[in-house]
Amino acid sequence: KAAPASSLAQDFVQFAIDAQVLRFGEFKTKAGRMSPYFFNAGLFNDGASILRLAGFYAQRLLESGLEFDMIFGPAYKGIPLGATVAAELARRGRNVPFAYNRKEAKDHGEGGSLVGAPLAGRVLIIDDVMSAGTAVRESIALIRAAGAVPHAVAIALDRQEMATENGVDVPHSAVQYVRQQLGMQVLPIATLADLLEYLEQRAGDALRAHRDSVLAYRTRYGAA
Ligand code: OMP
Repeated sequence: KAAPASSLAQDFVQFAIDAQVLRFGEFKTKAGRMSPYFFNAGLFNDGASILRLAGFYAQRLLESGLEFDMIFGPAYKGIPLGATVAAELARRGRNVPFAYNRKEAKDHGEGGSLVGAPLAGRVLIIDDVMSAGTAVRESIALIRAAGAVPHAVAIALDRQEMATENGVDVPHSAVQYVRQQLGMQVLPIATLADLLEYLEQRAGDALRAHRDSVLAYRTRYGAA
């Protein structure tokens, strides 16, 4: 029997906190915002934890019923994510091709910036976090340039904060933009709302102390 989505999200927040991938303190985001929390997917750095991470993505994807033809994992953090999620999906009976990019231009050998299966058909982007939306826009442009269709995005965490367009904050989140303006499905394993629910309902006293600063951050930067 499938667990309800909210419980998958709560289990995931618990897992990320236990693995110290989700931390509380003072962090500067890519968009230059001072955040009281940060999710560093690079700290899923042993076999057992990345396997469990891939299991969360796979469960979210399979429960959603999303149709897609292949996986794209953007450099750098999306590379192990795309590969391990593809492996986990295959283990669960759904084998799809995967590809990733290199950030550096290559002028010898196989050439080009894409590695793995040729980009074709409906491409599912697998990435770590969406904040202001810069990273996902780059992936969408790259997939289109290769003649394939950016179809959906699976992420571990939707920070649900204001996107930026040309460096300016806009009221909607990057996830809302991708869903509403681009018509793509976005499947987060967990969201900022799930994190707040966790801090309110599951966390012990020490962690619950971070709730106010996370709420203040949401008031300042949260999407409408
Ligand atoms: P955007 O490109 O603004 O959507 O930010 C997404 C990227 O920010 C991620 O791919 C990470 O490189 C980084 N990031 C995190 O990894 N975890 C966070 O909690 C916050 C960020 C961030 O800088 O916003």
